[in-house]
Amino acid sequence: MATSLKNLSSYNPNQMPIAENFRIGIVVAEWNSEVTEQLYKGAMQTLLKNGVKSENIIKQNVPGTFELTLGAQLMAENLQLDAVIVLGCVIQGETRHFDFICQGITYGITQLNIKYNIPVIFGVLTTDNQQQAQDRAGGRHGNKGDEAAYTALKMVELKKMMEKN
Ligand code: DLZ
Repeated sequence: MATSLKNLSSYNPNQMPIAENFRIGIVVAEWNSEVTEQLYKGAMQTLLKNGVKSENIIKQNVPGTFELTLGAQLMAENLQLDAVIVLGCVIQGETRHFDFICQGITYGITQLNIKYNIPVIFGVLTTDNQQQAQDRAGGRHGNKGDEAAYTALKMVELKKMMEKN
């Protein structure tokens, strides 16, 4: 039976794929970079810990979370990757911008998963305030970048397994 997970950071290291030949793209939003760079750090650590070679991890910055969709599309189209991870942080402000950015990125990333047939992993924090974001970027609620990397590895494994049959 599958393990019930509420926090993907606590994954079982014995149930991870052999990832030494995986090629992973990471798109990082510069908006709220004090948070998104921590997410990137977490994602990198998890990928490296699970055997992905550093030369097979390609990072690309984009200005904000809204641009993550196109950044991921360009990576998926041009870099022969097994998966793309997008990392962003949208913090609720006084206007409805939050809603539009969150709607845009969730729809955009869903579309990319369907269009390119590679996993495009949603590592975007959508929080009420800065503290909630920090809590999830290496703070008391773990690091969602770490979890995004875990998810990427698991989904690449799933795709490879399905393609073998
Ligand atoms: C404009 C904007 C605002 C208000 N807030 C955020 C945010 O909290 N997080 C984020 O990643 N980006 C934000 N942006 C920028 C948009 O994502 C985008 O870069 C601009 O609207 C330009 O397309």
